[in-house]
Amino acid sequence: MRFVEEIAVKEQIEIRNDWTREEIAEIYHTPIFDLIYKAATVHRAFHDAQEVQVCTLLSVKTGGCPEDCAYCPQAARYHTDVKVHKLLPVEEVLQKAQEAKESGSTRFCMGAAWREVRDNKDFDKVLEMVQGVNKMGMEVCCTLGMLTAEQAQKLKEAGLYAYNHNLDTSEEYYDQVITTRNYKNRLDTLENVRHAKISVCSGGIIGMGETINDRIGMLHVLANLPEHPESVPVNALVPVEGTPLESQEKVSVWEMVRMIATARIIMPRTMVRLSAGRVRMSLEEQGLCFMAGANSIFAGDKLLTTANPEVDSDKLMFEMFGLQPRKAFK
Ligand code: SAM
Ligand code: DTB
Ligand code: SF4
Repeated sequence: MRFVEEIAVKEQIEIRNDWTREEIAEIYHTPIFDLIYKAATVHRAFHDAQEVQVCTLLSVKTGGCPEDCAYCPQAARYHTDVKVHKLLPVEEVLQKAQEAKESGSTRFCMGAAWREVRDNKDFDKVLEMVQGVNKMGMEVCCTLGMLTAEQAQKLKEAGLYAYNHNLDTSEEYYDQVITTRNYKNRLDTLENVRHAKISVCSGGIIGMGETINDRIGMLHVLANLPEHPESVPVNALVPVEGTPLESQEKVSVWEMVRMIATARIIMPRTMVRLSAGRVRMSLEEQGLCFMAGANSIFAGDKLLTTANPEVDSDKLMFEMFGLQPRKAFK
């Protein structure tokens, strides 16, 4: 439901790509109830606050990744419980997409534990998967690592709707988390995705030992891209045994709320996704995140390799909060 006042607010809000770090810090540090109120006001001006996008993730190629991302259970160099698995057959992936559609998801995101896409048979199969999911009438998304402009174009031609490639953290903190590729590589991939007219999904993780300044730094880069990403996932670190970040403390809900609310205020049109970490949040905590402007989630019992809330408990949550799944391609 939209109120007349909310539509009036929209006209007063300018979409900006020239935020200063100081301005973002000021928003981030606003007293919490004022921050939530402001974010909710922006949210309601640009979106239907009852609508939440429901996305399903599937790991189509699991484990054995050559990168050293300190948070990731799929990096070959860390000793985690993740079993290496080759690319799933196309039919199996399409079956999972059909199931996701039937359970109410409108976006299907396929992830691969790759550093980058290579022009090989596996990429051809991913293109087939993209075609198949697109034909089902779902928004199809991939997260496959770094992409060239040509590969982005091929994905677009196969029907790819969105591409996820996270900045993960600030440029300053980046090399504390990943050393096998740099920040510029990330930005180049995002530019290739944008250039191919694919919807951009890019966000990051909190709870990796970064400072608040790093969180603000990441939001600063995202909000000052030539066009805001259409989706910004905010992940709370899922600490996995065997990874260098296994002992990181859980982030408090207020930190998630501040990230989500700040992203909402500085990127009003963007879908802000309450991503990894929901399994350790109560319904009340998730409710605060929706109040602060989150309007997208990953649903399904699994993220890529770690647990996510049960589909039935999410259905109950939607009922309790009066939320509805957002339609595809809106
Ligand atoms: N390999 C590709 C890449 O790194 O771009 C795609 C898959 S990768 C798993 C996608 C994203 O998942 C990462 O950029 C990171 O933001 C997120 N992620 C991975 N492990 C995580 C964890 N333990 N907790 C929270 N987010 C995580
Ligand atoms: C994103 O920002 N979060 C998702 C998706 N994009 C690919 C991945 C979360 C992964 C959490 C750890 C796991 O399940 O392996
Ligand atoms: Fe590999 Fe992606 Fe995990 Fe990094 S986040 S180790 S690139 S699967």
